[in-house]
Amino acid sequence: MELKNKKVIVMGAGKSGIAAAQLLDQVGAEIVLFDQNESLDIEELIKKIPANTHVYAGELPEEEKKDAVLLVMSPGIPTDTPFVDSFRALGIPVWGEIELAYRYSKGRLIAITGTNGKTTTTALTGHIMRDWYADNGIDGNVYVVGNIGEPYTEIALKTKESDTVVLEVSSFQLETTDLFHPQISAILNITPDHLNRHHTMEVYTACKEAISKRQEGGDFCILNYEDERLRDFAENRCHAKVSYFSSMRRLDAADRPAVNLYYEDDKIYAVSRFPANMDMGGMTQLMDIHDMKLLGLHNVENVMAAIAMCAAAGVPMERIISSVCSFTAVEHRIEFTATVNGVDYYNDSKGTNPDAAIKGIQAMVKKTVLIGGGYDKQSEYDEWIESFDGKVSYLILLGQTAEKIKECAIAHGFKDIVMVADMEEAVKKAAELAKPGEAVLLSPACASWGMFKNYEERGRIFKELVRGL
Ligand code: UMA
Repeated sequence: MELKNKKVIVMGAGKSGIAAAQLLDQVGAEIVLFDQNESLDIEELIKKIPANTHVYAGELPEEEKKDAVLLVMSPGIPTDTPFVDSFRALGIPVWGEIELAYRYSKGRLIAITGTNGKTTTTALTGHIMRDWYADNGIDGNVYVVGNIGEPYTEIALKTKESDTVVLEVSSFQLETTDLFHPQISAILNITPDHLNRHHTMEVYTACKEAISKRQEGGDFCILNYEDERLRDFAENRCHAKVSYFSSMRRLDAADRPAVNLYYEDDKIYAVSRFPANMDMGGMTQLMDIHDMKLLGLHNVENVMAAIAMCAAAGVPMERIISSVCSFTAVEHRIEFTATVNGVDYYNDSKGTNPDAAIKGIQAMVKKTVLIGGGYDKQSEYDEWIESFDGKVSYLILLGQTAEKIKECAIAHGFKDIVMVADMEEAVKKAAELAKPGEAVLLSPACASWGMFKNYEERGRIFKELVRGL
């Protein structure tokens, strides 16, 4: 779609909306930036956006819609609203910020989604690709963007054919894609999350599957064999070559050139139909998990997905494994913070849903004082409480969901609960309750919204408070 001198409405003036406005300015579009927050600081915003942008906060005047050719959505804004429908009714296409970036982006695209693990897997895949580019003197850049933090639109116009974009994509972002077509994609897992936005698991699953909807036989889609929904997708709807990974069982070989990967007895193995450069008749031991710096079985899965993606991108296996071994955990994901009075503190602020928080508690090897609670995404907490498995000594709760979690914990027979008003009180209480040799883990099972700007701010505040103890 030619956007020069055409009016485009951008919805949401956060990171995505600002970056989308910058891209649109560079391609010569006429930009209207609209945010539903009436108390938006317009003076601050104006410093970050192209000079001739029309800005509206609160309501968009009806006449602005008239000659618009496109609506670009920020991911955090629901799309099933009368406002968005009114554009569709006028025949105006609705793209997400990701679709806009995709239309202007060049080079190889590797896209990663999943309920959990996508940030770590994206960062690791970017790390492997960057090492490979550097070692081979490849004249190109590796960009690591998307839900991980930097919007895709921020770099799209800079990309060239020899570049690789490693993109973390959320269900919110995939909901508004159209021609979006990565050569390599991965869906790590699908468990209930964001149901307040997507309403049903069917809709949420369809959003995740959309990562691969334009893929064809020459493309690769990496899937978790242990996820029934993903096996069903592979068998019935996925048109790309599938590489599976499994942390629970040996897998048979995939069709060449895809490889399947599995985990057994602390080792990661690859299997391929043609033993070409593999020994042991098509099955080869790739690495011992003690050689990597990431903790927990969920990270073994993330590593296997990253290995499969980089192998699909043509990176030699020995190069991939050496980069996996040099990679350290990302911030806010079971991140070791400090030892204070013999107690180890971990920041898992990225544990924004019960499933992610289960991974957090499973990775703990000591008795743990757990800090949880936050924004209500209408999740169920039963499995999270069950996963405590005698490991949690006290549960400290804060935020909108505190009461709901407390009731759920009591129903499951867990009664050592402390209710607090904010993070400062949570850290203070945790320090009182944890004994030397034990651990304190912030892994809230809830989003941060309401009390904090985002999970990064929540994690940073937690870390500052711990360091101040
Ligand atoms: N707004 C409205 N109407 C609404 C909701 C929001 O006008 O109904 C406005 C707000 O007033 C605000 C703006 O929209 O000014 C915010 O837009 P946004 O929520 O899309 O946030 P961005 O700053 O653009 O950040 C987004 C992602 N945020 C969300 O998906 C909620 C970031 O992911 C992402 O890093 C960034 O784009 C760059 O790609 C964050 C996230 O929480 C980390 N993601 C969720 C998750 O990981 O679970 C999906």
